Amino acid sequence: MGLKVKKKNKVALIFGVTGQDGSYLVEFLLKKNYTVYGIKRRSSSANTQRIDHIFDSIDFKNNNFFIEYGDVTDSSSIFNVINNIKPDEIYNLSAQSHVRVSFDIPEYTANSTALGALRILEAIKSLKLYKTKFYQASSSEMFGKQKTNKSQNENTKFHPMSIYGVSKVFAHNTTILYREAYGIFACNGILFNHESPRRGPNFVTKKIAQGLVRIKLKKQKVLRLGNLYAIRDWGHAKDYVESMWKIMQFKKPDDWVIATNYEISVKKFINLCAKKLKIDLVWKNKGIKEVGVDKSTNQIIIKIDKKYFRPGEVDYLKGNYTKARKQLNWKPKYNINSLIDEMIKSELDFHE
Ligand code: NAP
Ligand code: F7E
Repeated sequence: MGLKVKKKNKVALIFGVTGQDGSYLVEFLLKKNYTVYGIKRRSSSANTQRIDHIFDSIDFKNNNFFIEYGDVTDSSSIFNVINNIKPDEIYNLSAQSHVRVSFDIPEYTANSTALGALRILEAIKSLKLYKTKFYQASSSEMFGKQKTNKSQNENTKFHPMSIYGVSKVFAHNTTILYREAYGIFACNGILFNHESPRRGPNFVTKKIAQGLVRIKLKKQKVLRLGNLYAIRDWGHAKDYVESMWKIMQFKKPDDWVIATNYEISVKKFINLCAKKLKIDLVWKNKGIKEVGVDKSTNQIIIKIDKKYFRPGEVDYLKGNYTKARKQLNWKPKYNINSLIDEMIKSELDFHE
């Protein structure tokens, strides 16, 4: 590949750099004077929108952000890039990360989300890069079906309810195995849902913020959603990438829950967004016939569409991040209100 690697700063390699978290993590690490390499996969249309602004602001004389092609389903690309860069820290944020979609493309999800982590760890092991630290993007989706509505922590049993969740459990346990069997500094951040204006448009918070703003501006008539009664603990991606870095700086490799410890339903999230947009939303009917009506116009603006329901659902997620607070000195700066404010503002700005 012929990469020229600058070694004076700490070097980080990010798989999944073009995603929501990848883009915030690059910004965070560049501020900490890291040299950052990101891996993007080949796509037929542009997939770098979330990081283009970083390149635009780069002073090319002191450039310390580089992008290489690679794919976590391709062992040789992983091996070559790690061998060329020999990074101090590897963040594996790559995944087929959509839970609903994982039921439609199960084999690809397992290949990228589960085996991707294994391939990176194998490369670290076979290259004998024992000084290279590894971060795995584990997920609260691993907790899945729980018997009671109690908050989840590092000791809560996993019971995944999707191929995505099953794949993340594989990657999580593989990370622990490579730590225990080979002594690699390999860590898991078990992150609960985290959102931002950069969230993908088919995740529920972005879909709601985008849809309600468009409805408010009369650019869309109806927003179609699935299960309104799932409960999630939603944080901000900016806070959560800081926790990734803190996890990698801790004196020993370990596993950590990162969350806000505050939970609301999808329906409450809609109500909060509607209130901020001054949409007078009332709910009518039950089940699949439930609708959200704009009282001022008497128009139905929210409908339920069963195509958005999942064969297996996770009803309740609320994270207990006491360990991260005490040992990493990490806590979220955003709360649900400031998160929604930022997401709504960004949607409104987009239409200005
Ligand atoms: P995201 O926006 O979907 O980003 C996923 C990244 O993985 C993208 O850069 C994507 O590339 C890349 N990717 C997908 N398949 C790949 C492949 N075969 N080879 C190389 N790269 C590939 O996800 P996110 O919200 O930033 O989340 C980051 C990580 O944290 C993911 O692993 C996710 O599963 C996990 N996680 C997320 C949350 C959350 O609430 N956001 C919570 C817990 C864990 P393209 O841009 O080309 O698609
Ligand atoms: O769904 C319900 C849906 O797709 C949240 C990923 O980042 O967090 C994320 O996974 C809830 C679910 O996120 C729609 O049924 C209703 O109960 O935004 P979501 P998720 O499935 O929780 C975890 C931690 C990850 O690791 C994942 O990578 O909202 N819901 N109506 C809907 N969800 C979607 N997407 N679309 C709807 O129309």
